[in-house]
Amino acid sequence: MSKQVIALVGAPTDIGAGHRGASMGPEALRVAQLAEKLRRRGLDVIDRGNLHGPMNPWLPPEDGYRHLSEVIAWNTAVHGAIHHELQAGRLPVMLGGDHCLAIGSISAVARHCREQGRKLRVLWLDAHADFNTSQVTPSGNIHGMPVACLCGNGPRELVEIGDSVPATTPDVFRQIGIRSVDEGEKRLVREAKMDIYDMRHIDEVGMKRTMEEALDGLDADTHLHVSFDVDFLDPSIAPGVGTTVRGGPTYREAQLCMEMIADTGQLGSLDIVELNPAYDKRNQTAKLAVELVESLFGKSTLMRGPG
Ligand code: 5AB
Ligand code: MN
Ligand code: MN
Ligand code: MN
Repeated sequence: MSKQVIALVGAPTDIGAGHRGASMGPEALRVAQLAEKLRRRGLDVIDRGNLHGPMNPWLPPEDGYRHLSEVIAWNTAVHGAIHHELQAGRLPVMLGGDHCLAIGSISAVARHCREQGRKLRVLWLDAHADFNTSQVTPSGNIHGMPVACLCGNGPRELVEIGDSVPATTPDVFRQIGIRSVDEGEKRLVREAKMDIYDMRHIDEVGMKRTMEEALDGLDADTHLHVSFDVDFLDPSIAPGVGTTVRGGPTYREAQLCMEMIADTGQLGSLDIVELNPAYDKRNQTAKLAVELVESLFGKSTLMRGPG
């Protein structure tokens, strides 16, 4: 098999977020030398540049959704671009942008898996469950709703963005690092039986056991998608996000998480979202995200395993 090519796809928008600035995420990751650092590890990387979409009109929610038509436009662009890269055999990395864009990327990944007859597993690394609906959302911000939309619970145009409705089901998700779930959202994740490894779980059993559980049952036929919301990390090491929640994984816990994903050899696609340079200091959060993504692609402190 020929070497897999990584395709970076920028989606510079904060259309689904409650703070402005995630639109600068793709450029901050480039400034932190994402492509160059991966290439230095011997990987083939193409930077596709940025997708285009409507500007952020910064309006209040309507019927429980903020900027719905713009969110649809951005996600339609993301879906098309990510599906195109997968079809060409490349490993797409979506540079967000806020987390609403995972509706477009993961619906594309799920479609590709159906076309290839492969199974899908999504690791959702986040402080938040992102399972809100227009009825229960405290904000109307669609970056708090992507998992619900992907599971068929959301506005028709977002739920129908892929080839199948719903795009995917709760059982494909493993949510890791969760520590902020809204009241109404709690009931929904319970009803859907979402597999959540919250911070309490990580405190009690450690990151190693948590990742063993989240990765359990993967086989050679499983496409592994990682949706990395940078607010997963503790804000003391990652201040450059709009919605910080204290009590997140430490530097070492995050590294171990990424290293254990790398060890599976099954990573097929990635989102890096919610990085917000307007809240960052000297691009440190982007640099940390790049370092963690290097680990996700196999960089570890010492050589392990064969070779
Ligand atoms: B993120 C909140 N649950 O729905 C909401 O950063 C925050 O993509 C959502 O995880 C955070 O507004 C969305 C309060
Ligand atoms: Mn999120
Ligand atoms: Mn989050
Ligand atoms: Mn956020």
